[in-house]
Amino acid sequence: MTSWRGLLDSGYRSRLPVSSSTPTVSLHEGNTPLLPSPHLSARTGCSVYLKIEGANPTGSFKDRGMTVAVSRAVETGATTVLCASTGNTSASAAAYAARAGLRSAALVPAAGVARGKLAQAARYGARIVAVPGSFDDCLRAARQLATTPGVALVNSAGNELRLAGQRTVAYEIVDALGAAPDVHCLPVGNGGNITATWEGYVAYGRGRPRIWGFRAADTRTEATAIRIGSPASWESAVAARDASGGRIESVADAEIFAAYRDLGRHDGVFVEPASAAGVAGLLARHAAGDVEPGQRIVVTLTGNGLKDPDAAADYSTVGLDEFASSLTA
Ligand code: AN7
Repeated sequence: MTSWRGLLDSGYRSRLPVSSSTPTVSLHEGNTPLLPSPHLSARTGCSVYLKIEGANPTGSFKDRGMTVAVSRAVETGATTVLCASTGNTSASAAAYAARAGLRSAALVPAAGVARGKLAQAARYGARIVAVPGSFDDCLRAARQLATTPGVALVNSAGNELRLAGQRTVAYEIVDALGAAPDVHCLPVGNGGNITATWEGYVAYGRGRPRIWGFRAADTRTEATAIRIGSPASWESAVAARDASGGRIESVADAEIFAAYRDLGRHDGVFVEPASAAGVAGLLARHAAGDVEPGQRIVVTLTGNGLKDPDAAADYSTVGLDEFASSLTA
């Protein structure tokens, strides 16, 4: 078996907006596990699969689009990769920029970016710009700065390079299952990923699921990755919802964090809180009687749990003696 060399060189180059002369900037992203969930299958009466996007090189689905965007940034002679981010885009952009020998900078909300993501961006050599305000403020500022020559803005909104890369998640799922699932659940922040996932199924032409997207109900959600006031790709997200006969709904933080814990405890999959929104939504719809049994359902788990250690820090330890006696009790 030859080893996987990433989306451009092993995966789906002919389906991506690059030419034979585009240099490949890759960390061997993609080809992530599609893991059956016995736990969620039993709870819903369906066959539920988890697409583990936290297994990508920087720990989130963002790497799928970033390999395309940064490869093209190199081709067009950019010198700086710029983004606004709730964290994962900044980590991914910084890593691919480092790989390409480009500078990178990330505009992030001064409060509320998970520590693991900032640690990544720093170690990949990004300049981290703390913007007082929300993600929406960061995106506005980034769009202004992006008019500077040599700067490549790599946010996904309106960015065909990023979206084309992110479509590959649907190709992988169809290749693994042999057909599209009946339902595909995922978190929604700016709406880029729901757009790309739907467009991926359409482009691959081997079946179309209903797309169920879930946003955080609270604009101050502790699931900081999706703490976004006005989704930058809202129109295309709604188009994906409507064309697929799907839904976009909100889930409360209590539901998100319950799903976050269950994924670790029952599936052995540690995700960051935002990544659990798709599971939270699926379970909420199941509780409401909207999930017909017997369906094939894929849930995208967008990012790795290690990105947000503070969200996971409410554990306790026991002493050695107490543990030893508990074993024989
Ligand atoms: C783990 O990194 O917007 O609906 O700046 O990090 O395509 O925005 C992250 C978004 C879901 C939502 N799950 O995806 C950023 C950023 C995780 C995320 C989303 C994000 P979109």
